This record gives sequence, C-alpha cells and structure tokens, in this order.
Amino acid sequence: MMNRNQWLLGFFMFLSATYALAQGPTQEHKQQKPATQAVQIVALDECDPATFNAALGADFCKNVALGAFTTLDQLFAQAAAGTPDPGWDFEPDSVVIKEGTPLSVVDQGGEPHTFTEVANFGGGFIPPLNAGADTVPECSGGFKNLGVARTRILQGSEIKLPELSKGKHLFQCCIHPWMRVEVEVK
Ligand SMILES: [Cu+2]
Repeated sequence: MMNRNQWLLGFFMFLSATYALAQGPTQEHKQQKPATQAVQIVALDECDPATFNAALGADFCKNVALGAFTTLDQLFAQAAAGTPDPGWDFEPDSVVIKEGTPLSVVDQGGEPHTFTEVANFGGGFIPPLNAGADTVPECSGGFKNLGVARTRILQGSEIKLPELSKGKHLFQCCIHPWMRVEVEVK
C-alpha cells in the first residue's frame, strides 16, 4: 500500500506534467489565436503642455507624463521629415479577434485623437502632419465631418467600437496619421 509521501510525490508529478502540457501549446499558438475576451487598444502621445496649449488653447494637452515631452514645433518638424514621433502611437499595432469580441480604445495620452476606420491608410486632416500624403476621404473635413467627430477620443476617455464584420479593418488617427492599427476579425 502507498504511504502518504509516495502518494504526494505521485500527485506532484501528475501536476507538473499537466502544467507542462497546458503551457506548451498555449504559448506556441498565442499569436494566431483570435481573442475572445474584451480587447483594449491604448492611444499614447507625449504632447508638451506648454507649447501645445500656447498655440492650441488652454487644456488642449493635459499630459501627465513626467518629462520626455515633444514640443509642438518638434512634432511638426519630425512629421515633415517623414520620421513622425513614435511616442504618438496606438498599442498594439495589430489585433486578431473573434467576431463579436468587444473592442475599445482608451486615450492615455495628453491630447485628443481619432480612431477612424479607413479603406486605405493615408494622410489625416492636418496636411503639415501628413509627410506629403493626401488626406484620406474618411478624414477629410476634420471634426466637421460627423464620421471623424464620432470617432474622436478625448484624454482619459474610452470609446467602444461597434461590432466589426469578419475580415481586415484598418484604423488610423485623422490628426496623427502614423497612428495605425490593423484589426482582423475571424
Ligand atoms: Cu492622434
């Protein structure tokens, strides 16, 4: 008959084998497996409150990041040079979800952004930030365009996306057009 120690040893060997089995396949298929739990995309930026608000009005930029800000002039200069500031970013850059999975975008940056679906990536509604690209039709007119206004995200707020059909969907910011996300719905 098994004594208590033998029984415990057997039990722990069983547990570690089960754990190893559970870990292996999960990690291998992590990339391809569509998300079924709610997915949140984060909008980030490093707007410098002093220079942005001097030009664009009080409270336009309410950045709480400590230092490492980009001034308004720097932002425009970098965009014009074709090397837009990587601090303005949606994360993650691509998402794979199962149809019906809730998707939301939260603005954790300091200034407003938009999360606008486009047929093709391209320029936003502020030509000097477009590095020569044409404004895409979905962004044209800026916030006077209801489609753009509806997809605006203010600092600290979150928008929930309507349910997306199967296939690939492209989203970009209509202000900072290098902020892009590809969503694949399976
Ligand atoms: Cu933006």
